[in-house]
Amino acid sequence: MDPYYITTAISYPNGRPHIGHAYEAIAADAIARFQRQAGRDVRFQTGTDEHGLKMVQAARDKGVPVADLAAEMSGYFRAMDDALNISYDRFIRTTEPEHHKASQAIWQAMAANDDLYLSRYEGWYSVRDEAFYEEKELVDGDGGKLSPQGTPVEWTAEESWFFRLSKYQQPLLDHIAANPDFIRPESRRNEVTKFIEGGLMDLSVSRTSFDWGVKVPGSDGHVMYVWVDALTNYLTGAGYPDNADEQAKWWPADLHLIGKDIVRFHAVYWPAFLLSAKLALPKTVFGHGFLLHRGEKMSKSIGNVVDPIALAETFGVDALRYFLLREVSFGQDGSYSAEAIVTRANADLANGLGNLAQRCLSIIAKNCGGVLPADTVDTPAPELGDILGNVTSLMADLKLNEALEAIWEGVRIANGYFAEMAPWALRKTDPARADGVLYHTAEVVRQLAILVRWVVPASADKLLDLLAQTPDARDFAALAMPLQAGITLPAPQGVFPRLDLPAEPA
Ligand code: ME8
Repeated sequence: MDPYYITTAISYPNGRPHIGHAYEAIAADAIARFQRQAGRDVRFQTGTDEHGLKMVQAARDKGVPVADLAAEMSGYFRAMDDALNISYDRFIRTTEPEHHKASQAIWQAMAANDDLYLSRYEGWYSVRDEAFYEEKELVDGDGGKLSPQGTPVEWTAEESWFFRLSKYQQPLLDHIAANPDFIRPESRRNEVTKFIEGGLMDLSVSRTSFDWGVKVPGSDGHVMYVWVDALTNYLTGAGYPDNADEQAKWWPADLHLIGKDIVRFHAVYWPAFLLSAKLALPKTVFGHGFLLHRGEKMSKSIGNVVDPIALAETFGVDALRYFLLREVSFGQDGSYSAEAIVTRANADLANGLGNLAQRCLSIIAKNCGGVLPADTVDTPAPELGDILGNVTSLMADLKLNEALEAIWEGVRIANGYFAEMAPWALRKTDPARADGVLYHTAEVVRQLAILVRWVVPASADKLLDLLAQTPDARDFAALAMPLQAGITLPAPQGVFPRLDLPAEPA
C-alpha cells in the first residue's frame, strides 16, 4: 500500500492553544490512525509557526524575547497534543535550522525559475492574519478598514521581493479543474476558484522592517514573508531538499488538513510556489469548519476561551475526541458545550458500546469462570453488514461523522441482539444457546473496538485488553480473525464512565 503523509496547519505560538487547535489535531490524528489501522505507512506532522510580525508583536507586548515566547508556547502546543493522544510522527518548529535550510532551498528554486523580483510593496497588511489584502477586499469597521476576516489592517510600504503569482493564475485554475479532490470540501473549492478568477496579483514575499524570520538568500536585510516559510514546513518534514529517498516516499503529501480561514494560502499561494519550484502538488487540501462555543465565536473578551487540556481532564480524552468528531459535520462549523459533550458521550459511549461490553463480559466472568464460551449449537450472530466497507468509502471522502454514525449503527444492532437474546435468562433454559450468544456478542465487541480505535484509541485498547487481544491484532486486518473460544479473559472493568455535568459548565 502507498505511504500516507498527513499534516495539520502549524499553529502560531503567540498564545496558548485553544479548542479550535485541539479540534484540528484530533481530526488529523483520527485520520492518521485510520490509515495506520488500514495498513498504510503513515507520517503525521504537526507543529508551530514561529516567525512573523504577529510573534514579534506578541513578544513585545509581553516584554519577552520572541525566541523565548516561541519556545514556551510551542511547548504548550506539544503538551496539548500529548494530552490528547495525538500520534504525530514529527512536531516541527519553524525555528529549526533544518527548516530554514528547506525554506531557502525553495526560495532558490523559485528564483531559478525567474519568479522572484525586487520591488516595493505599498498596501494593506493584517498582522493578525499575516496577510496582504487588496483595497477592494477590505470592509468598513468601527475604527476604520478591516480585512475580510474582520481583523485590523495597517498601511505598509517597504522594499520587498515579489513572487510572480499572476503567472500561475491559469495553471492553478487548470489544476483545480483537472483534480476535483485538490480542494475540499466543494464549497471551499468554489471560493478559491472565484478568488483566482478575480485575478491574481504578484505577492510580496519578503519583509525588511523586522528580522524575525528566515533570511532571504543573498539579500541582506530581507526575511521571508512568514507564509513562505510556514508552508514550506510540509516539505521540510518530507526530507526536502537533501533526502531524495524520503521525498520520493512522502511527497506529495496526501492531505493538508487546515481550517477554512487559511484555505487561500494553501490552495493558491502554496501550489503556485510548488509549481514554480517544479515540485509536485499535495493531493488534497481540506478546509475544516470552525468550532464555536454555544454557537458563538470564541474570544477572550466574551471569556469563553477554554483550555482543551482542562476540557479533556473534565470529560476524558476519548469522550472529547468522540464528541468532536461525531457531533461536527466534518467540513462545516460546529458547536460545543458541556451539556452536549455529556449527552453525546453518555448515550453513545457509556450506554451504547460501554454497556454492551460490560454486560457481556461480566456474565462471562460470573457464569463462565472468565473463559470465553464456544458456540456449539450454531446460535445466530448479530448481522452487522459490511461496516468496514462502508466506513472505508466514507473516510475516502473524509466524512468522519458519517463513518462514526455507520459504526454506531453496528452498536445499535449489537445491543438489540443482546437484549433480544437475553443470555442471562437463556442460561437457565438453554445454556448452550446462551454460550453462543455470549461468544457472538464478545466477538462483535471486539470488532466494534477495532472499528472505533482510530477515534477513541485508549478506550478501544482497554476493550481489546479485556478481550485478551495482542497488540498486533488491533488493525482492520484483524477483523477477519474471530475470537478463539476457550481463551481466558481478564476481570472486566468499565471502560466508558458515565459523565455528570460539572458544577461549573464549560
Ligand atoms: O493559521 N475552530 O495558525 P493559527 C477550528 N500559523 N479551527 C480553528 C479555530 C476554531 N475556532 N481557530 C483556529 C495559522 N483554527 C498559521 C497556519 S500553516 C502552514 C500556518 C485553526 O494558530 C486554523 O484554521 O491561527 C488553522 O488551521 C489552525 O487552527 C492554526 O491556526
